[in-house]
Amino acid sequence: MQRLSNATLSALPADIERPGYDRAALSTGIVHLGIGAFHRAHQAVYTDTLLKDDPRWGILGVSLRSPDTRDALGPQDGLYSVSAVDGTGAKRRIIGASTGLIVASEDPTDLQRRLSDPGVRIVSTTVTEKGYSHDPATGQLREEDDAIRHDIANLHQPRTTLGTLVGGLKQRRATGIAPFTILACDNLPSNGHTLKRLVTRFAELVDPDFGKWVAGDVHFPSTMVDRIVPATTDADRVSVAAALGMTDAWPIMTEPFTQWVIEDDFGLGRPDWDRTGAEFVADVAPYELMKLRLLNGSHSTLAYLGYLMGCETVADAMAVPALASLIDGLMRDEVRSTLPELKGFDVPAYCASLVQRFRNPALRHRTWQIAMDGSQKLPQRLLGTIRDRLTQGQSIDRLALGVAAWMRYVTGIDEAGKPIDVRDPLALKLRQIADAAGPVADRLAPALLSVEAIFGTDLPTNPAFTSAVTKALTSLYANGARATLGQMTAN
Ligand code: CS2
Repeated sequence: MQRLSNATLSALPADIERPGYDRAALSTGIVHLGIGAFHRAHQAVYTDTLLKDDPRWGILGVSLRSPDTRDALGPQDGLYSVSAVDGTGAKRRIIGASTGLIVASEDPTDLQRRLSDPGVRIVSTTVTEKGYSHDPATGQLREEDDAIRHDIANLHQPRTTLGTLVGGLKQRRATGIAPFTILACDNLPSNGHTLKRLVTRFAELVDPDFGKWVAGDVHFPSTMVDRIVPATTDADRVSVAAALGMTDAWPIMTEPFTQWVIEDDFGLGRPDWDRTGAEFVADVAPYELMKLRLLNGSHSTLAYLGYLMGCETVADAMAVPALASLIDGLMRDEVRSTLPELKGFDVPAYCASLVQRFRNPALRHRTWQIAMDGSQKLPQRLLGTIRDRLTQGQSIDRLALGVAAWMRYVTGIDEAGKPIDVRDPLALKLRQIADAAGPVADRLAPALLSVEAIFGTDLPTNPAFTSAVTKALTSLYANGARATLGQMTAN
């Protein structure tokens, strides 16, 4: 079977949409750090649609370390397919926005040179929560981190995302080229503001005067990004090859839904992403809170409880009536009261659409995938909501069950005594805490709550919070996830 590439584009079946522009005419206007599935299903798609009118916004894709994406897509001239699937079928298109793919660790100097190109006006990031070298509870830079210390001392050969950004800015400043705008596209709270704080602090540590310049001259718009994009499987590769009539080494599977809300704050111009479905607003914060707390908060709760109950995917978890009802109650009774008013936005309809999206039968979104990196995700997904509810003097039973399910999960042993492959930057530390405490909720809950990078200093001393979490964890140990949910939803 032939393989997707510039040369084979014309051999695709007629119903597959393909780049409607001359790829040879593209120039690089965006450097994107972290070219995983999410970026390829989201920002790259919004950009692809407008390249026929404005070819200056081609995307140079950068992986910090892993050569996998470059090796898969390089021989395809950077082309790949995106399949939007639901119960009724698939809509597929080929994305041609890539102007190149590089692996930073192979040649950091080359990346720094490319970042100095005046044609590059935006550097965007999807490096996942753990890629920002910050403390998730406070949003502050982990200054003692080895990789950060390395990068401060070796800014021409950075290893981290922050070092790469700061190194690029420093070179531009030295050569009199205006700084690129830094566009954070990860599920972090106030992602632009958070990244600004981190980059500015890093720059200050390099040189205080440079830090001032970064704080004053670099733009960091915040964004709310949304599209569910599960990891690609070999079965996906087979079904996509059948549909394309050719192989695609790394196809992307996603849902039809997509949303992007962006603060309109760009120093050197920006693509007209609003013409391809994005929304530019003055303040992203209310959209972001809504999405992180309703969608991602529910997702993580479904992931931990679902995994413990043996559900492989989110759709499987949503098929358990007690779990679906917990999620409904979580959104309606516990999260919604914490969200700011968003004029013209129908929150109940949004929640109903989330339920439909979670039930998408064609997406095999594994609970294990979402359960990853919980230490980096809990603060913005569940703990902020919990803080607001506690301030309101309101109940947090469902939210606390989500936190307790995470605790049960990170012990690394499931309900049948089998190992759980816990992926988390703090996995080892969490496992040691769990082993020392043993499977006893009264000991395990306070021990895990003492991890300040996750829970801060306020929550572990809040009796309403600690007792709700301990009660939920006691039930998870005594009765298991299924019965705990049954009891909760029966009340
Ligand atoms: C998910 C998100 O993996 C996860 O933690 O909750 O990736 C989620 O699918 C996206 O934020 C949806 O926009």
